[in-house]
Amino acid sequence: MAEAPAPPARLLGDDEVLAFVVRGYHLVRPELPPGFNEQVCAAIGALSANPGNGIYEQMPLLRQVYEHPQVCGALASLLGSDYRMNGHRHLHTNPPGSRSQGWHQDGTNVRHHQVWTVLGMYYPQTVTPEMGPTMVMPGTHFRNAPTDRLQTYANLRGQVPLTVEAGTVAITHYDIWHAATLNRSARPRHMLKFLFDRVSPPRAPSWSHDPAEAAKAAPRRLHEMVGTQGYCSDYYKEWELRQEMWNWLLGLDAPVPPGAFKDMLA
Ligand SMILES: O=C(O)CCC(=O)C(=O)O
Ligand SMILES: [Fe+2]
Repeated sequence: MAEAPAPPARLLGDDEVLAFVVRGYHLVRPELPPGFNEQVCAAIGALSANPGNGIYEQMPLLRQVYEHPQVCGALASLLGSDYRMNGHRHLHTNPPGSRSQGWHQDGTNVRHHQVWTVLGMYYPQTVTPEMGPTMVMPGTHFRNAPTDRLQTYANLRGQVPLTVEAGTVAITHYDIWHAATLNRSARPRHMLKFLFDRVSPPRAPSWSHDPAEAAKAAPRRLHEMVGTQGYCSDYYKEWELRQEMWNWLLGLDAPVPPGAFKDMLA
């Protein structure tokens, strides 16, 4: 019998893409079958060792997450429809009694204001504040901090713990500052980290784009305050960088001239 065609990817809208540009992350809650997350947790519990990059082959169930139309739709919206799953993937188990990780950005310090790689972190359990959620700092995908200094930062005002419902996939810009936090609970917290890469630069919006709606939403969204650092020169720089990322995603090859946001500071 012929296989049923895959349901179409559920693309993001302008407002969701704008929010990603500003914050550096987007949460997807795919509608997974009842009992699915529990099955994944049981499969993790049955592993004799962490399979590293082999986890996708060893746990074919995970295809249902990363091939889910809501997950694929969000990834295609941010990376283009020809995006690829990266060969690097990892099961991050945060055991009871762990210590917090230092703030860090994954990968090497090659920073830009485009969207070439994202993390897709899938949480098969509901993560409570005690279970050592991943902490993210909104907006920091634009902040190019030296990695050694980052390690010395502690709690930041405006940091967001990813206390999420079971089945959530957190899609984050690869450069966002993040850290695992200490697990005070009695249970291990599991997270499956997959990477996705863009293959080609955007020529046109790859999400569900409505030019009129986007033109209305963009000025408000791109000036939104994230975190609670207060207005400072970093913010003013960030406004331009956000606009640059948004323009790039739209497929416009127009750099934002320095001082483009000057009038808003008056
Ligand atoms: O386990 C987590 O919540 C995050 C882990 C992480 O970011 C890492 O090990 O690079
Ligand atoms: Fe990390």
